[in-house]
Amino acid sequence: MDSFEIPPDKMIDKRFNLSVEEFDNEYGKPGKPVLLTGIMEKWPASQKWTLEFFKTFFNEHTVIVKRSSKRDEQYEVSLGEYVDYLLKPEKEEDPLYLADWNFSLDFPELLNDYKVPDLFGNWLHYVPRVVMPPLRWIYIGPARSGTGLHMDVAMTGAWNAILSGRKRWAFFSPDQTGYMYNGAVNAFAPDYEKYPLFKNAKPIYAIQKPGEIIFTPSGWWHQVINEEDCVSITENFVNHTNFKRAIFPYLSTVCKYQKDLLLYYLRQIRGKIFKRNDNEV
Ligand SMILES: O=C(O)CCC(=O)C(=O)O
Ligand SMILES: [Fe+2]
Repeated sequence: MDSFEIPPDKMIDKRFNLSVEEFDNEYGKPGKPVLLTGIMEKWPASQKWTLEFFKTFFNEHTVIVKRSSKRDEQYEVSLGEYVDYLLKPEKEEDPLYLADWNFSLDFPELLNDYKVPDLFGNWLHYVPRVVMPPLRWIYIGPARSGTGLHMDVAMTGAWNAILSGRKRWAFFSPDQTGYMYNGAVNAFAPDYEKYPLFKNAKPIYAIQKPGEIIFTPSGWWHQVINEEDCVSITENFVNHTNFKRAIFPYLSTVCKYQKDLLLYYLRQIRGKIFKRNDNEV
């Protein structure tokens, strides 16, 4: 896939080997995206997490894949089937994407293959899984797959590391929310007739390759396109840099999760008592 032409003054900073203090002062606390290098060289995942690895070890595991541009078109497939789809020579224009695979719920051993960078202390690591599952996902997708314009869950911050492939990112600061049409715009090919206010938006961009980690600060809008077949991992965090912004949105995410869980159990119980299994409470 052709790389998008990006003027150099619109690229996010790229920094090597930052200390925790440098990162906090220059990026974490002010909330500024950055591309970080010199962090993941020693991760076993860098060599290990190939498509063949996922097919070999998790072949039968069921995952949900979604059409990149229409997230309500979803399918349940086995990981093996999805890797076969991804490697097929015939490629789709709007491919299916394995986004948000919450891998550590089923395969905690994968956590040994990488180390959360010291720059991203995460208080959410101490939240028990029954309260809220970890905000930690693997993304696997072919060239042209991607994620539309959005803000991450609950005003959390996030880091994203690529194991293979190349991603193109566009970022918009939180004060541009009024131009974002709630994420309906394609930031890489905007329809200005439909979304005229987007003309005022001032994107900054990144091209991310293996060995590079992107920091997305809380409240920043971003859109991502995989320019090549990609395997990546991301974790969202709350810590001293974003606690004030994230805590109430995070609490409401937990409440919604707990409500859905409770409804799920009540339906099961009702199904057992009344020997029926419909979906209403
Ligand atoms: O890689 C992608 O498709 C989306 C990544 C993303 O939005 C994130 O890490 O927050
Ligand atoms: Fe995101």
